[in-house]
Amino acid sequence: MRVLAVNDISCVGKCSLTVALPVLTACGVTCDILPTALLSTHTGGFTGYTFLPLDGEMQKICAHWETLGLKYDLIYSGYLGSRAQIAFVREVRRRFLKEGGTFVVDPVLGDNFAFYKGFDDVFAKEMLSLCAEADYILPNETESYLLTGTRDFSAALTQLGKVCPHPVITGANAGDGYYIYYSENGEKRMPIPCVEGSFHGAGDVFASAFCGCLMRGLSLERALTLTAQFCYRAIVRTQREVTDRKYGLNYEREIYPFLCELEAEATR
Ligand code: PXL
Repeated sequence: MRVLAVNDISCVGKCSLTVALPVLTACGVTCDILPTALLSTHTGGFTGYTFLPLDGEMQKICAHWETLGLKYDLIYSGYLGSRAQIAFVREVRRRFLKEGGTFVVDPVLGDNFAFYKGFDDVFAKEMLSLCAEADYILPNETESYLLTGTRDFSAALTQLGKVCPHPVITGANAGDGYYIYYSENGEKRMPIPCVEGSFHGAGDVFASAFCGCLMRGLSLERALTLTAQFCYRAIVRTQREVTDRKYGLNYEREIYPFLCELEAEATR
């Protein structure tokens, strides 16, 4: 199985490609990368970070890949720095996704009910149009709100379900606990263990592990269950070991238990 991760390289503050590459590789799939930008750190909580968009380079990389005849079983897109990059990812999907392949969009927009730096409603609309081409979308509760305008998860899921066959709202705080809301022959809701507050990079760990599980043949429900457990254990460890959450999740030593579960359930 061959996956393409389209995401930025944030050199510090584990997220995006520095998470996707190790997690997907550990899952036993080939992970190629298309970097969208190079940053000294991610944009959440750091000041003075450097940001180099790689639009021109992305075009050249893809032109070269076409000469190699590369095609992917799954394309996973994450942080995109501009509307032009969203448009380009659409093109990447058209050129490089295998017939019958899977397109997963993590619509990275914000957290704590606010946009990340540089994003706004116009950008969110464009992201929604990319979601319309995806098989799975993985908004967190903030992104679900920014995409739909509603904080009601059932209503948001219904709206998103009109756009994409399998919307998955991750880490939704419904008042009586946290849930993953997802669509599979109708609305479903899975209770998940969760820790109050936001943890930087958790969405990227989630998306990467989820793609890995899909590629190893797990059903949507089992992929979500194993992924949620992995993230929860990484979050608990992070809370225990790290004081500054902007440096990302301490997920590394939770990869092994996650893989043991994955290997026990994998069908390919
Ligand atoms: O984890 C999401 C993310 C990815 N990449 C960059 C970010 C963020 C969130 O802040 O800034 C560059």
